[in-house]
Amino acid sequence: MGRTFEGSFNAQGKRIAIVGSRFNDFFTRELMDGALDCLRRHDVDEDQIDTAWVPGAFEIPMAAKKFAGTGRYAAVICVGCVIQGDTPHFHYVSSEVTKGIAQVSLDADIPVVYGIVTAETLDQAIERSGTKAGNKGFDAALTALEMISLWDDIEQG
Ligand code: INI
Repeated sequence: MGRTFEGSFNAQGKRIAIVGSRFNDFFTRELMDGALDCLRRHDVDEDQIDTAWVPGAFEIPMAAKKFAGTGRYAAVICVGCVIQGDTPHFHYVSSEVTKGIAQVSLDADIPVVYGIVTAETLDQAIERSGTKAGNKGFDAALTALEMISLWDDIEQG
C-alpha cells in the first residue's frame, strides 16, 4: 500500500488571494469577513492575504484567473452571492460564475475555491452568510487551507 495524502489546515507562510463581488454586498461583506477570520485564526499572516473586489459574481472568475496567473499565490478563494429575482438572470449569473470558477480551478496549478452563495430567497442567503447554515466564506477558506497543504504533500511525494 502506498501513501495516503491528506491535507492539514496549516498554511503558515503561504500567500492567499480572496476575490469578492460587491453585488449583494450586505452578504458578501460577511462572506469576505468569514474567509479572513478563518485564515487569521489558522495563523496565516495578515500581510500574506490580498483581496480584490469585483462588481458582480460574473466577474469573479476573471479576477481569480488573473490572481492565479501571477504565480504569487498558494490559493485563490472566491466569495459572492447570487439571489434569485423575478427574471431568469439569476440562473445565467449563477451558472456562469460556477462554470467559470470550475474552469479557472482546472486550468490553474493552485486551488481555486468556490465560496459562492446561490440562494432562492433572502432567508437562504442570510442563513449562509453567518447565521444558521454557517458562513460559506469561512468554509471556502478552510477548504483552501486543506487543499494548499494537500498540494504541498502531493508535490513533495
Ligand atoms: N451579480 C451578483 O453577484 N449577484 C446577483 O444576484 C446578480 N443578479 O442577480 O443580477 C448579479 N448580477 C451582476 C453580474 O454579476 C455582473 O456584475 C453584471 O452582469 C456585469 O457583468
